[in-house]
Amino acid sequence: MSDDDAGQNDGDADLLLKTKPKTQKPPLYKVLLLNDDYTPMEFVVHVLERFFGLSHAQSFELMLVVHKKGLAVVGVFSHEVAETKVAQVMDFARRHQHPLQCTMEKE
Ligand code: TYC
Repeated sequence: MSDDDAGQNDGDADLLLKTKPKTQKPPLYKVLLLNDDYTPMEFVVHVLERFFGLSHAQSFELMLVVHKKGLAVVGVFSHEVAETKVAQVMDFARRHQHPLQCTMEKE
């Protein structure tokens, strides 16, 4: 490679390194399920299957994590999808008169 070529390539490398991406990744939101003393375990398992697309076995395992630890992340979504999941879970729990709580927070 000639000295001229080397100089040209250095210029390209600088350009690539200094170019900032113009698009930003949209923020993601964790959806959390909270433990309580009254919501039946089977109801929580059903919620996880129905609204989070988990298998029965995955749902049972995750329900036990919430039951033992107090809360767990049950999914990570865009702001709009996370809001919808929280609203669906809270509405379903309220309609069945269970105190189950579901919230979201920025990842
Ligand atoms: N702690 C509840 C019980 O013993 C079960 C439960 C699990 C409730 C997870 C809420 O998010 C929850 N019946």
